Amino acid sequence: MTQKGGDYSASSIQALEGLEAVRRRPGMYIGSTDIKGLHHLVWEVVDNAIDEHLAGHCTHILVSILPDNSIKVEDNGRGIPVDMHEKLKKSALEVVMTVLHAGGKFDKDSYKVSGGLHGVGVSCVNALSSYVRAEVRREGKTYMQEYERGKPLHDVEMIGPANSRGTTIIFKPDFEIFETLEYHYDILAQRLRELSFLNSGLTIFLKDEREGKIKEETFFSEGGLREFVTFLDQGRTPITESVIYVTGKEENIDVEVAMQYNTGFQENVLAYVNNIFTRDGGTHVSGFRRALARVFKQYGDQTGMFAKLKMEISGEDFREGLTSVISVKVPEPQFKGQTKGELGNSEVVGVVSRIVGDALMAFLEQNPREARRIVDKVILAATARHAARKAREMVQRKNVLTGSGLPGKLADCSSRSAEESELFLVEGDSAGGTAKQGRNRAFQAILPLRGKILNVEKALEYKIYDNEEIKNMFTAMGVHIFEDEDGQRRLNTDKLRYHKIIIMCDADVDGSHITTLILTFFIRYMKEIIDKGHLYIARPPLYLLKRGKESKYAWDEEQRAAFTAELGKGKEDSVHIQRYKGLGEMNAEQLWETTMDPTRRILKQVFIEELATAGPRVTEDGYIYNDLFEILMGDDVPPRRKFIEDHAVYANIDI
Ligand code: 0RA
Repeated sequence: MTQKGGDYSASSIQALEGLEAVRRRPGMYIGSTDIKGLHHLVWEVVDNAIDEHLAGHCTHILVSILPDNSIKVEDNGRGIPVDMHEKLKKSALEVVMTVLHAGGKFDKDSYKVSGGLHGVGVSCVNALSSYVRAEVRREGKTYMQEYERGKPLHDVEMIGPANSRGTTIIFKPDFEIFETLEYHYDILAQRLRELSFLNSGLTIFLKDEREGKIKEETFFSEGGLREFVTFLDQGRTPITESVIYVTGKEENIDVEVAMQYNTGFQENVLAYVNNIFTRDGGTHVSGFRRALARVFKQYGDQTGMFAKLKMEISGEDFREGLTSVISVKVPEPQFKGQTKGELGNSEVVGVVSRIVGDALMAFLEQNPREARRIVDKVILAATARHAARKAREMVQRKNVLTGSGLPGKLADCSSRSAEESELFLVEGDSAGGTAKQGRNRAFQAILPLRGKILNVEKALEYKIYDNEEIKNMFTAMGVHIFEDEDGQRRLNTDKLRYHKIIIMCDADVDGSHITTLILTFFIRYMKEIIDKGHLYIARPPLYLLKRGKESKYAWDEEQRAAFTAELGKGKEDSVHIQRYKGLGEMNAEQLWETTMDPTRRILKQVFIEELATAGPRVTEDGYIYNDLFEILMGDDVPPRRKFIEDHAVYANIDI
């Protein structure tokens, strides 16, 4: 009973100090205390269960969102040890739950590779939860301990027999720590689906037990990364029959790669280190790219397939229309870069390059018909890249020749300070006209875009430079594309003329679709603008409510109801409600008041969150979940319709 009666042992005091440090600076341990940090708690516990799976002891994990937004994670691993810890004189369970970084100490021999980005262990989850209950089933008995803000409420108790093995952790995130306490089923589902692809043979259940949200799913993948690639390529057309699949191990580094070419133009590579997504790639991705370039060059030269080609082939050409997933398991990963999203271990380059190179060469030699199709595609990519460069140079040179080079349709602002200047991209000439009248010309510029803009997802790059609207966007914004030393296409924003680029479209289904097309263009060709926080979406109001001389705008149903009651003062019938569908239904003054005036408008900033298995979504807070964008924009019409219907959130459209 070391915790009771004020009789703290030295070790308990140390544990408490450790957990106190976590509570004082939670960001240091779990990244943030927003919605991301909240979900991070789940990953910390799930990662421990996955380690059990990797060690060969766990086949099932059940994650439940309980009715009060607590989380329960149950696994059938070995169970956290409960025996007396010799030095600390308390149950190992208590040590794991209350001592920072204690989780792995018992387990030196096994190959522990999982662990979240921060890999801080369950004790952090404990420190940041107002209540935790840990239950362990081991050697026929069930043990249990509870905690409040990391402090044990009692010693570990044996509470009964057990006919299975494993661990169950229930935790309630602390309202004193987190800005938000509500779990999002979709965020959990996306990551758990991803984890099931990355850990084939592991079954993961997800269950939402909250009132009105009851839902459950099972994630299980037999084929692992092969199925992952097939999943990512839904809605695209493959050019080879099967997914190319490679596994191997060298220098204690496990390498697993799956890849398939499709008829599209995008490279889609997802890379993981110890189950952690590395958004900025790193040495594993370099090794993979190196293998691709080397093997295809060699194969093309051997077979004489590149003989006709007059131009040089760049690394990019081997990756056009390639979807791949790279997963490596590295004993001591080093993460680099600002967001730690890049693998740094240099020994990984050679290992991945050798393993992938050997397997790919064998595949090409054994499957000459498939190889031919891939090489043809590479040749096409090289040709198109040269055409695109020429087209780009034409557009950019013309710019220089015509003096100001600004498009005729642009109504520019008078300010020359990019920082205070705004560019509105407005759907349609008529709304463009209204916006020109309504704007503050000192710092607001208007560029009307005509009709449906080009779907860049389905057009070859050199074609997009023929498109008037797209050319206008480049020239109005003062940005241009160049190729860096690696031949990678990049955007030069040194001369960016506006720090806010605002997409302004109608609040209906068509407007929503046009917004999506413009966003797609930015994601594929001007991602830097989004990354630097310059891209916004305007939100026009949905209703104008009027009674007598009084009037009020409403942006959603809730406001409409509230304002109707407020204006009507008991007689709600007396309020006249006008539903705005298009920007054109407003006059210049109304458009200014509601949508353009910086002191009154609502703008949504656009961010990209690259979550591999995320659906195509622009959430209320402006996050674009990027990856299934192609389902949205690709050939497959029904899913696109379904997306627009499910997620038409730009302006709460009532379809
Ligand atoms: C420490 C040592 C061992 C397992 C674990 C912790 C463990 C932690 C969690 C958290 C959730 N589920 C878990 N399952 C296991 C090794 C166990 C052994 O050597 O018997």
